[in-house]
Amino acid sequence: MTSILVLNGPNLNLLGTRQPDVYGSVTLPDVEEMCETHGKSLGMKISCLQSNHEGVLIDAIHAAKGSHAGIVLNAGAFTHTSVALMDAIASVELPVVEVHLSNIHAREAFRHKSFIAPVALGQIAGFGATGYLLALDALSAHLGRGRGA
Ligand code: CA2
Repeated sequence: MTSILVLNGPNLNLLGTRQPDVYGSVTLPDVEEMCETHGKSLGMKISCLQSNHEGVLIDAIHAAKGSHAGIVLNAGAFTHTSVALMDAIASVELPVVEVHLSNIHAREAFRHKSFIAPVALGQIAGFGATGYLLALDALSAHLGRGRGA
């Protein structure tokens, strides 16, 4: 069974508790359960991790090499700041789909820049929690083309 890591960054543990107008009303456990259910229908085993710490996210990306076939990543605000996350993704050579609940391109200018996008397979933004499921579909299609474990 294809193993996929769903990785969430800073403050995403607060999902569903504040700013529902921007991020929706589903909680992070809801999102993770949706991913597990959808992943199962695609023949994927989903592992989920959230951290507010950049180094923990980097360690998880490094550890994914050899144990996961791909990563769904919402790096939160680190998206717009972290060369270190970009380097980590580039170093593991795993397909990464970047996800954002909100449409970062329709928000403040500082959210338009992504350090993840240049090293990602692609980016999905603006579809709320559904974006994570679309990301799993994208990874499934990509890996099904024979480019992954
Ligand atoms: O739209 C997204 O998914 C973001 O990655 C979310 C980040 C934001 O900094 C990015 O620009 C776009 C913020 C995550 C914070 O999530 C919260 C959720 C509920 C309440 C407070 C924060």
